[in-house]
Amino acid sequence: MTTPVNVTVTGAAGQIGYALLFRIASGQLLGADTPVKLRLLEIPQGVKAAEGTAMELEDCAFPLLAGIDIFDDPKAGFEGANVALLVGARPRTKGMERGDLLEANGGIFGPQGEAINAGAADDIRVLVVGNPANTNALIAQQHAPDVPAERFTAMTRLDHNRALSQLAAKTGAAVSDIADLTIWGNHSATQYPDVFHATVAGKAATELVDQSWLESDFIPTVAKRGAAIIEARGASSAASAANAAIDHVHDWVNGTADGSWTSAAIVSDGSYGVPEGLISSFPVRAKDGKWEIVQGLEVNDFSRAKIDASVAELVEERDAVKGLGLI
Ligand code: NAX
Repeated sequence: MTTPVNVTVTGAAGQIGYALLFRIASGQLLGADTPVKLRLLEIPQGVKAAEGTAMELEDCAFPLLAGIDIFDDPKAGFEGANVALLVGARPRTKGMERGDLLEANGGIFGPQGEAINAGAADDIRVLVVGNPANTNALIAQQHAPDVPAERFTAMTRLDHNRALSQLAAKTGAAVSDIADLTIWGNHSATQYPDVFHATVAGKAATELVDQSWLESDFIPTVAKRGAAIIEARGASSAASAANAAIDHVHDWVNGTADGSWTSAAIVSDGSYGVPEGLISSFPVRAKDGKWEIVQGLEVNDFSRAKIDASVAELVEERDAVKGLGLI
């Protein structure tokens, strides 16, 4: 049997964790030939619930699930990890200022970065889901100086999938007919879903939708979809977030489909004027286990302003965590 891949999931007892773990164990993260060992990392108060989830995972008798371990210590939780899904984070509570939120998350993602640096496997790949995802990923990355920076990513795939679905509904096409859509910037309300290079069944999307729909409907709907889900469901997106995490890591490891691209927040190399080192969403393809930014796209004035605004927010967040001594 192939050696199992160690997958560490933080926030394993949370609602995204519950939607994610069964799909990982069934082979949807890494493929139907790859056995996995799950390493669930929780805070002490979450351990009992994680044990319950582990019991259910056992009861599924997944052929690919080679073991489950539960930890409340990051050092132990990331030991030997090949893939790390950082889902657990400190949510913003009433009256909390942005600085407080960044500081509380710095207290989580700094030590987790250190633990990854100390004990993860050489091929470690990290996806940060917990918000503020881009800046949490930056904090973790900055605490892991021995790990190549490109191994730290943050999730904008849910935004990408939401945008695909909205454009498909508007044009009456199937989601599989849509290619080359992009989410730029931060996973926040400033994100920019860009259809200027997208095609729908081979036709330019801009021939099928007009600018006023983009500005007053599509962009705000995608950016505020998380809030709309909370309003309707009484809880934040969970299964769709877990699905997006599966898509992100599956593509990273196995490669994106030929031709089209997807979106992921990865460390900027300065492309498209995004300051080097920021973890920002780009149009990306995965090849040979690595993300590559799609180069050479023309960026019109409308897109430029939107990208710049979201990137400015990322710069502010980076400067704030720097100011707090978190990186
Ligand atoms: P839940 O509150 O259901 O679960 C979070 C879990 O994390 C809890 O079980 C908690 O005990 C655990 N936890 C907290 N601190 C931890 C630590 N230091 N180490 C290990 N575990 C820890 O939240 P859930 O709905 O699962 O959402 C998790 C995160 O995903 C949130 O930060 C949320 O904002 C974020 N999201 C990100 C999305 C994205 O597209 N990037 C979309 C969905 C989601 O909103």
